[in-house]
Amino acid sequence: MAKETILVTGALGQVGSDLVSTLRDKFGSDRVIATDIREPQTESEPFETLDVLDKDKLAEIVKKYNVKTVYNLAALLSATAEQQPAFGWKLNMEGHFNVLNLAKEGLIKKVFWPSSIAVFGPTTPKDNTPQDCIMDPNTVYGISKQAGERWNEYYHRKWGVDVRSIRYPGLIGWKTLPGGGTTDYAVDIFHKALKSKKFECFLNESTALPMMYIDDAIKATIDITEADADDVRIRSSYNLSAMSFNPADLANEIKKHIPEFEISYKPDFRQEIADSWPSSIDDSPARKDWGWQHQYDIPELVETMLSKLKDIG
Ligand code: AKB
Repeated sequence: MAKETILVTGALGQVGSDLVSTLRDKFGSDRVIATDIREPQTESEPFETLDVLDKDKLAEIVKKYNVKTVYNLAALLSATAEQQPAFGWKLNMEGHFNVLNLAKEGLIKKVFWPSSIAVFGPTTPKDNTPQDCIMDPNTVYGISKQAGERWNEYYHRKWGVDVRSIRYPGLIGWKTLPGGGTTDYAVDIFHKALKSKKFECFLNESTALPMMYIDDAIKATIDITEADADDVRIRSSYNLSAMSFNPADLANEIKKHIPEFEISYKPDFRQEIADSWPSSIDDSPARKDWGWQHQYDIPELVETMLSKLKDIG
């Protein structure tokens, strides 16, 4: 019997890059099929070029490698989707349906699909936002994530599809450059702090947002996907968080390592997106149901990011 394998879409993105390497360390490289619409710049085997909107190619790869678990990460993030609304909706929704339908048809057993704090909107309680609350997202990305969560629950209830999901906060990692997210100032700031010791932030200094170091996000992603199905009580998507900070908080922590670092503020269209999102998240259901625990707070985040980026030069 051929070994069961794992497929990752969007494998060259911020989450995908770290997820593939962590999964390969855990299960062996030959059991993790990396796919992306782009070609990899570095060795990544096994790799297949895949547009997640091409459902026939997706099914062909699933059958070729005996894929039984799919992490479907391919999507446009908030800022990019606002600039390409129709394509943002198409990619985020049709790509999701293409994978959910593979599970409904019995070709795969399990799906991980990322939601986001973007599902919340301007009328959502901003502080310690609860798992269940009013959500009226006003971005293409947020609307697609809210709709995707509803379809998660529908496919699970109607056809028993084993889909698991978490609402990612802003994610911060060093392996990839900022990828069109509203929270990506918190990635770019580290590159600029080391390169020029100056950073112009596209959000204002007091805009607090839920944030997480990428290693915590990857652990949560694998933990929920590997959890016993009975422990995954919420099938829309789980709130998840680690820390909450604003650009001034982050800059002050960086200054502890680079005293001459200077930040300035020039809010752009992404300020309105950030203003519609929570400042902090209550993720107690994830901690209770499947044992979520974060490891990185802001001091550890800053120390790790600066150290890793210095190492790669
Ligand atoms: C974005 O900023 O669009 C993403 C997210 C919060 O889901 N990082």
